[in-house]
Amino acid sequence: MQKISLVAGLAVLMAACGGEKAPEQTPAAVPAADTAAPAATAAVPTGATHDVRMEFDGKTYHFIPATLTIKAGDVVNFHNITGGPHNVAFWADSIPAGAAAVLGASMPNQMQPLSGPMLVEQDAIYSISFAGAPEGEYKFYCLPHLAMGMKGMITVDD
Ligand SMILES: [Cu+2]
Repeated sequence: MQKISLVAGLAVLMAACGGEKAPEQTPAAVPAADTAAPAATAAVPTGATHDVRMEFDGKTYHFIPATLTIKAGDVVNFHNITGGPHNVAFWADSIPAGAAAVLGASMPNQMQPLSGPMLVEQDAIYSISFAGAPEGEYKFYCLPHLAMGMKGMITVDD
């Protein structure tokens, strides 16, 4: 009698094991997690693209718009329309804590830290990704035209 109950108990155990194998045989969730991981870690732009025109109106130099609010993950295209060369430079003391490292990685061809290259050709575009950028105000200027008031501000607001 005891043996029978043992066997019966084993059978129940084995049935339980067999039952547990069913979920293990659906490994589809594993590759899905694998493919999602690199996308989540890469600081790629995920949001909207904004166009900021860099213009000379015959008298003064402007970023248009001079102020804009974006989300982290957006991209801002600085667009040389007229009056170049222009560039985009951020004041290191006028951006949020942690932003310098993000911009340092997302601004190609910097002349100096946080200062982008000169856009000489008309319609040249300099793109800055704000993927991973902390919330806050980012004040920037155009180096050749700072004395003439060519400056602006981006607010990252999630
Ligand atoms: Cu300029």
